[in-house]
Amino acid sequence: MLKRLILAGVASVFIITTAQAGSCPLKMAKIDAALPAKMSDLSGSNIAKVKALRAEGGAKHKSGDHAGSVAALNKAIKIMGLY
Ligand SMILES: [Cu+2]
Repeated sequence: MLKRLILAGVASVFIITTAQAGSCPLKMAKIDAALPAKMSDLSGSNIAKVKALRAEGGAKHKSGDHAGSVAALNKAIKIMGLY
């Protein structure tokens, strides 16, 4: 019984971690795909902000900080008006 509970706990943590890790590349791809077309809509300072947030998101994802990565990428997506 206890062994089962531990296994279920480990499995759910794994699933949650994988889901979070998986959403960063999706968001990065979304930004990368939309940025060329959005360049003309965005001001120069917003383009710089989006690029900085995209770089921050990529770096945090690589270092394992997926929550930080998603937060940075979501800011970029919001600036780009992709919601
Ligand atoms: Cu990630």
